[in-house]
Parts: sequence; structure tokens; C-alpha cells
Amino acid sequence: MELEKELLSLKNNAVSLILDAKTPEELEELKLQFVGRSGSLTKLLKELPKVPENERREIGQLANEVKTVIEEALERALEQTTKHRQAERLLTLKQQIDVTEPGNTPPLGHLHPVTEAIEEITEIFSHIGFTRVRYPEIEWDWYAFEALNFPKNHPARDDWETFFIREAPHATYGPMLLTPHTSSGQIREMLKAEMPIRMLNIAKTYRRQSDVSHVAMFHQFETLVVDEKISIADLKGTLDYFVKSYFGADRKTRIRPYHFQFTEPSFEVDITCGACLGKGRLPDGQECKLCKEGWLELGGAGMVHPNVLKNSGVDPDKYSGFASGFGVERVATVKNGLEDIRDIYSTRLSFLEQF
Ligand code: FA5
Repeated sequence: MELEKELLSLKNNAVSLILDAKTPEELEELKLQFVGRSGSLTKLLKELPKVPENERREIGQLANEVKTVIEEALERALEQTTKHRQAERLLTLKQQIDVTEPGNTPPLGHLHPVTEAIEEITEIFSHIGFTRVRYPEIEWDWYAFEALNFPKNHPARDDWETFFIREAPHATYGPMLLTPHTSSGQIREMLKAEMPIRMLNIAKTYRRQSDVSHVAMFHQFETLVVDEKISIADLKGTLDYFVKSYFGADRKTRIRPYHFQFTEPSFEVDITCGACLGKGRLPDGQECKLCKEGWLELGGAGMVHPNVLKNSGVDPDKYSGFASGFGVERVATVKNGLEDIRDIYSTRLSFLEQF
């Protein structure tokens, strides 16, 4: 019965030490101390064969119970101390990190300057009743040239100016091409025969050109107004309104006689230069390099030619109209004071980030 007492006292001792243990390491120690290969319980179990035979079964059972109690107590305590340790680690981590501090803001992009210009132009014209439309980017010669009163031998119809598509020409509309200007939209709009017209056609246009003021793919925005009694005064008023809204109230507009096949009379439209304010010379007396004598050219305009009205099914005796066509990239470069229009399609972030 000596062994029985020893077993019970070992159990009480072990359980109380296990309950007091604070860390998983202490528990590992206790495991070795009691149930390890040379632990005190293991040693006691080795005494079993010495117990008188009639008591051996009972003592054997007790020894097994003591072992199970110690092992289960160890397991539960190990689980708890491990959880506790994880919670403590998390707490320390939280104390090290200021969770209220704002995170790093990811860099935000912005719209491309050409898209911004298109949106602004659309908005400006919408205030005076112009509706934005879109017409095909791949067009027939008839819409781009023939109906616009271009003679067959006009240089713009040459391979060197316009990109033609390798397709068999249409029996009525002729060869297929990439729109060299947005004026083809005038014909398509008038053929819809919904009067009066206040059209704003913004689209991609293509020409075989590349230098400081020309790119091969660019955008134009074309206005077309057709109604009864439309005059040059309406054209000039609309141009002034656009220029002041887009460039600033201090900018002036001028129209110069010019020639386009599809307008009569025709004009080139200039605005006063933003760098020298229309003077042609900078405050230090130096000649302004951005403009020609104080003026910058923006695009073309004019009164719709009677032949074009007729070709589009509009009665020239009843209706008259004006049209204008400007380059989006051109107005955007002038507004932002850029010297080379090709930069606008540069992929350099340092350049694009300035907008
Ligand atoms: C025309 O394209 C006429 N269709 C404009 C027009 C419309 C006149 C309606 C009358 C009535 P022009 O070829 O001048 O005209 O081009 C107009 C504008 O488009 C130019 O002033 C310029 O701003 C822009 N542009 C022309 N070619 C290029 C190019 N390669 N790269 C960038 N912008 C260009």
C-alpha cells in the first residue's frame, strides 16, 4: 500500500505544478519530470512487479489512472498556455503598430490630356445646344471628298496625304479610307435630314504627316450648324464663345480668308497667343517664338458650300449653315504651352504627370 500512497501524492503534486505552470516550456519540463522515460511516475511503475500479487491489479489500475490524469492535465494546460502566448504576441504587435495611422495612399492616375480636352470641348459646346455625334472612322471616298465638293485631282485625295484601305472600291462611294478629317460627318449628319442641326463631331483622323505640329493619328472636332438664315456672325460668335470658354476670357479670335472646297467663304481661325498676349513680342522685347506675330492658328471654318448642301439633300435656297474643324491635340498643346505636338502621345510618365 506504500506504492498506492506514493502514486496518489505524485498525482496531487503533478497536477498542482501543472496548474501553476505559465509557459509551454515549463509544461514540457513537467512532462519529462513525471511521465518522461526517467520521470518519477515511470520509475514508480517499474516498482509494480514488486507489489504482492493480490494487490497488483488494483495498484496497476490506479497507476494507469494517475498517468491518464497527468497526461490530460498536461495537454489542456499546454493548449491554454499556447493560446495565451499567441494573444500576448498579438497584443505586443498591436502596441508596436499604430493602427490609427492612415495607410500609404496608392498613386492615382488621371485622364489623358487628349481625353480631358475632348470632355471639356463637349461640355463647352453642350451649353449652347450642340449634340456630340460619332461617324465611321473608316469611310468611303464619297463622304470624305466627293460629296464635300473636292475635285477628282485634289491633292488631299492623293496617296501621300490620305491612308487608303486595300479593298475593292464601292460602285457608288469609291475607295475606302481612314477619315482624313471630320468633315465627312457633315454629309452623314445632313443626310439624316433632321433640321435644324447643331452637330459636334469628335473623332480620330489620319494623315501621312509627322513633325512638331503634326501627328499621323489625331482628333478633330467639327461643328456644323444648319438652319434658316445662318450667317458668318453666328460662326464668329460661336468661335468667340468657344475660345473664351476653353482658353480664357482674355483671348481674342480672328478669321482670315482661306480656301476649303466645302465652304464658301472659307476662313482660317487664329487666336491671340497666350505667351505674348497677342503682341508678338515678350515683355523683354524678344520676339515670341510660340506664335506668328501674336497669333496662333487653330483650324478651319466657313459657310457650308451650296453644292455640299445639295449633295446632302438640303435645299440651299431655304437653308444655310456654317462649319468649323479644329485639331483636339492642337488646342490642347496651345492651351498647355507645349512646343512639340508629338509629346502628347509620349509614354513618359514624367511628361504626362504634369497635366
Ligand atoms: C480641315 O481638316 C478641314 N476639314 C477643317 C474645316 C472644317 C474647314 C469645316 C472648314 C469647315 P485642316 O487640314 O486645316 O482643315 O485641319 C484642321 C485642323 O486640324 C488644323 O488646323 C490642326 O489643328 C489639325 N490638324 C491637321 N492635321 C493635323 C496633324 N497631322 N496632326 C495634328 N493636328 C492636325
